[in-house]
Amino acid sequence: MGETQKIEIENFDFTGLILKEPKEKSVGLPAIISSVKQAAKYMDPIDAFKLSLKINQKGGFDCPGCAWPDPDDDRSALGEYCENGMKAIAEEATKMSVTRDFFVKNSVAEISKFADFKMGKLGRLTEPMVLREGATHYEPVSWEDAFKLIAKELNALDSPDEAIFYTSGRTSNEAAYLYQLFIRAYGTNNLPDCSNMCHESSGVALSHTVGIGKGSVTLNDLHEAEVIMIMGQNPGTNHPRMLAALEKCKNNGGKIITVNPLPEAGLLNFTDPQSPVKMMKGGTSLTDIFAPVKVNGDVAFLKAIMLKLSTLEDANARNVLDWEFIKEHTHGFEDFLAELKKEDLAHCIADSGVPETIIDKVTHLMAQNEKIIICWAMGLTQQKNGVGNIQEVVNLLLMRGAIGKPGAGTCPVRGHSNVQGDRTMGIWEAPKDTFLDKLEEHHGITAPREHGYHVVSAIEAMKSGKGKVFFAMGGNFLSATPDTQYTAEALQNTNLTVQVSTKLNRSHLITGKQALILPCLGRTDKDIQSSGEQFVSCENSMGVVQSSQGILSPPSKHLKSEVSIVAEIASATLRNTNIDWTGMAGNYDKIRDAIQATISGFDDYNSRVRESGGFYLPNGARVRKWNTTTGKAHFTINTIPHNELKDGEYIMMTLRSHDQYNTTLYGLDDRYRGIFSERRIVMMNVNDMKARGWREKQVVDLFSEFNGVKREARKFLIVPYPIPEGNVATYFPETNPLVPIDSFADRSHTPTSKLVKITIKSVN
Ligand SMILES: Nc1nc2c(c(=O)[nH]1)N[C@H]1C(S)=C(S)[C@@H](COP(=O)(O)OP(=O)(O)OC[C@H]3O[C@@H](n4cnc5c(=O)[nH]c(N)nc54)[C@H](O)[C@@H]3O)O[C@H]1N2
Ligand SMILES: Nc1nc2c(c(=O)[nH]1)N[C@H]1C(S)=C(S)[C@@H](COP(=O)(O)OP(=O)(O)OC[C@H]3O[C@@H](n4cnc5c(=O)[nH]c(N)nc54)[C@H](O)[C@@H]3O)O[C@H]1N2
Ligand SMILES: [Mo]
Repeated sequence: MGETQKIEIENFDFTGLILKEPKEKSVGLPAIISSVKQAAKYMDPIDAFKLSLKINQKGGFDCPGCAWPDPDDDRSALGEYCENGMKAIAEEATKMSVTRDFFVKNSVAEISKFADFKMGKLGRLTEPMVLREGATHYEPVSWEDAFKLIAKELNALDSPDEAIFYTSGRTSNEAAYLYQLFIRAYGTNNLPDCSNMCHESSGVALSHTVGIGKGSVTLNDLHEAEVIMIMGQNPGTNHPRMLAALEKCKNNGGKIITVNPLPEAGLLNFTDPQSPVKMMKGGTSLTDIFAPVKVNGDVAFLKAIMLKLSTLEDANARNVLDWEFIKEHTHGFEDFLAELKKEDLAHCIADSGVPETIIDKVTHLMAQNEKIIICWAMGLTQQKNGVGNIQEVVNLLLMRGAIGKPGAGTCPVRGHSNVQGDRTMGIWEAPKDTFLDKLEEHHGITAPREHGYHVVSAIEAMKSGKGKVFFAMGGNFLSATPDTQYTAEALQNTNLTVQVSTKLNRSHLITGKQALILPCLGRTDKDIQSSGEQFVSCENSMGVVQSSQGILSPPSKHLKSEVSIVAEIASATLRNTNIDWTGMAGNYDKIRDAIQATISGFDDYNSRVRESGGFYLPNGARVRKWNTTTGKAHFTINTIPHNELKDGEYIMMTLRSHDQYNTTLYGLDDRYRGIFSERRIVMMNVNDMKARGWREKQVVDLFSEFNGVKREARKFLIVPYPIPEGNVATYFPETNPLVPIDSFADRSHTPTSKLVKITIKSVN
């Protein structure tokens, strides 16, 4: 291959860093201006207006931005939108599009020289394209030929387990159900999904301890909580509508504790964009106590609090622990307490990085209040001990009886807008036998029983030649997964890669011998099938299932819905099933009937989903029905992780900026953190900078070494930042080449994207 044919797995150019003071306030007018600018730049103004009225409204469409729930009753007439939701929509409903001419003009190698930001801004994909073996350019292909190619490759495999089917979390319940049904009828459980890299640690920990892999609270619980502790989450950027719920909690007298290595602006002060009066007054101060934990210091922090609670209990014989709850509802308390008491408080405090005065304040709030909610996201899950982190959260709640009653409970805040629904629909590499039994019974298929690959094992299977066809329902597998170089080699080792996508991304460029791009409808597009206009449904972070219906004309007449793509692949591939793929794709009610017949909680699905606001799925933990091995909630014992650092080593966490949606870059600014126009940065404590004699904007290279394998990421600029010493922060996906493929959480296999040991070398 000549130099011009080299396909780049990432882009290294600097874009011109500008630094300002980090913000202490979030949302308000600048947020509105920013979202309006984004909409004006990329969308047709009439479309933008129409969408803004329908977003997250009853009978409207589900914002593709995040999985935060909508109020059950009083939804804002202005639309339940937020700055970043509007950006997500502008990204999808863009008036720009990528036509066949673009692919004729630009080879894959040439497209790979585009920066990710520029690639995303090219617009919506418009027709199916194929990259034939040995070709340098994608060329148009008919849908029919694309489906035939997929069927041919799938049917040529020695075993269905040589095919891998990834799902990102925007896929609707209807598409997800049909997709997993096809995959199981075809014969494999190889269904890795974005959840494997996201809240898998929450699912594993919560299933084991409280018997359901989802959170237990509703939005109203947040409003009436007395204490909300937010751990490892940056809602100001990633779940902006959560701030309105926190504000309600505060107005009702609640207190908010933030546990984070970074003082994230969104949590410090909030101005509701839908309240002009408050915007004038300057907003609500949200966080009452900020605990600046060290990266991965959370178990130590939680143990320090629990130790202090148990000491309080012993000393005062006060009712600090909820004995009635512990006796009636839990299992394993004595063992847990005995182990806890062996911990040394001073060590816990030192390992957490949080001053004891702050831990005392937190303990006080925990002891004085009964309605306690703990929220968390990627700061807790993407750790080696991600499952342990969350089990400790549960321990604390169980000690206080703070689960399964109003205003209290677990709140893992989900990422992708239907990631929770996809799992409910059976997108899971480790399905329960009872679920497979139902599929067999209702659809007359033989479902495979052996568990399949999760994200990490899927990459390894492709690398070793065991995975030969890779199919992605959305997402950007190459850039979202760890160890970019390794994953690139894995994907390039396959016979065929297929991407069902709305927008162009790097996963379309790093391909198997042959590749297909199948462009699909997005959330905001109208979906018309043989029986007429369709709607789909999604489940939010709190287990509410609601309908979602797009309102815009699709950007091209060649697009298909994810449902019809799956149905047509199934029809082309499978010969021996009696499943009516065409009928289901023609009328999504039929898919919902099948869901109702096979998944519990969906009784009267077709009528209840049509009710305004949708319906809640059953949730055992919410009503103190523990679906665990003992029928009780489990206390667990989790060790404190130790991350010894040699001289010159740092622990790196990889984060989202304010201007991105995972691998999609809305822009190059991280407004709240005061970092503008650049993403190749490393946030570092000034004392660490001084110790190395480094200045602001110093150019550095980053290295990691794990199990004897060295990895590198070149060209980053140092940004002085209020972050604990020994910790640094960078943006995802730029530093994914440093995340080792074999460094993942125990039991959940989630890559340790927030715990990467690195060294840093200055370039000049
Ligand atoms: N606008 C926008 N919205 C999004 C997304 C997006 O990219 N853009 N992504 C969506 C998805 S898929 C997800 S999963 C969510 C992600 O939502 P978040 O989890 O909020 O996203 P991250 O940027 O990964 O931020 C993690 C936070 O954890 C903190 N942290 C890191 N390490 C630790 C630690 O060891 N302990 C503690 N206590 N804190 C730590 C970081 O400082 C940071 O504040 O957002 C969803 N919503
Ligand atoms: N280092 C590091 N790595 C991480 C993380 C981290 O914090 N640090 N976070 C992890 C997390 S939490 C997650 S969830 C994953 C995300 O991993 P993915 O879900 O795989 O990645 P996204 O960037 O969300 O995918 C974006 C692409 O999805 C496609 N798309 C958008 N909407 C639709 C749609 O409606 N249908 C279809 N078919 N396609 C659509 C577009 O083509 C777009 O380019 O990344 C993980 N990777
Ligand atoms: Mo996520």
